[in-house]
Amino acid sequence: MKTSRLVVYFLMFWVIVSCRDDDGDINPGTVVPPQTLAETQIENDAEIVSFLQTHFYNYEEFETPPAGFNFKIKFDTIAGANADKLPLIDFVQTQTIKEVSSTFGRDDEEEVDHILYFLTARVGEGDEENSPTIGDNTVLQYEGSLLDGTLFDAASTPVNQYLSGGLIRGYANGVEKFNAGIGPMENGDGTVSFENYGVGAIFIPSGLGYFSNPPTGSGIPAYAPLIFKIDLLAFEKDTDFDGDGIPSILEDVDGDGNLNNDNTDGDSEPFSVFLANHNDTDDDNDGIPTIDEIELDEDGKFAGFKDTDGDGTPDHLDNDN
Ligand SMILES: [Ca+2]
Ligand SMILES: [Ca+2]
Ligand SMILES: [Ca+2]
Ligand SMILES: [Ca+2]
Repeated sequence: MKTSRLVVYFLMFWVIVSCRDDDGDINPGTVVPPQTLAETQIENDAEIVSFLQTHFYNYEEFETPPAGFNFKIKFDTIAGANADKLPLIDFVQTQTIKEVSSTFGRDDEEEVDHILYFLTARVGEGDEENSPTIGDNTVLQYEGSLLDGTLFDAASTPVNQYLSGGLIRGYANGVEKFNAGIGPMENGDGTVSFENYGVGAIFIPSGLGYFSNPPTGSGIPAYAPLIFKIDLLAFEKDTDFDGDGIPSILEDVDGDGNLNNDNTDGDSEPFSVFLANHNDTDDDNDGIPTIDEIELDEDGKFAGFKDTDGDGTPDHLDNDN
């Protein structure tokens, strides 16, 4: 018998404000209630759209690169000498992604469509097939800022990131829109470089980000939309994060574009442990490693699922087959 279990991915903080009356008495326990996912999405989307309407990026440099151009995206306001620039809103594409409030520890059962905006400033050298999935390891550079331009995080040299490893959803879903480049090429001094990599930006509502609980000390306010500029250098196609033989992207059992909410054996794991399938080497906890319950080809690569008892549930997710 399965019982549903509320999984709290993030601690939710209620802001407790002690208000002081004019006469100096303290009114303890005045609670500023958290914003709902739905109202936050409406607010965030309006802020993002306003930014995209009032700002442009250096598209002319990307179209006709001047000598020495570094292919870095720059935003500026459409005003004064730049009054005739085309707004970002003319360049961005969107994806609608549903998020539920239980992801943030809420019990109000909200399901809200969020709009993710992304800008491709330079298409990576690779073709259409040259984009990672949210289940892949990537090599990239990034710069994260608030809409007012405040920088809160950056990697100006290549870093490795597994897109479903503790990163916010909007970030992973944005990075997968870009194409990687050519490389790595040895520079001869121990460093490597990449050429003609994808350059883009992602505009993320907080419901696909940190929502009410940004990392302590990050400088990100609660409910703030975020911008990430991305240089996608490379990625590992069909990354198998847990090494169980199944590419991570195929461990999204419910197919909702989120690998962190699929945990087939969640009821038999201790409450403090939440090993989603992409991070679990025995997905049904039957004592048989997943890699021994799937089809592998002669090279040991994933070749398909098995369903020995024919009940429609593949062996690696079926603890009574
Ligand atoms: Ca999922
Ligand atoms: Ca598990
Ligand atoms: Ca697994
Ligand atoms: Ca198993």
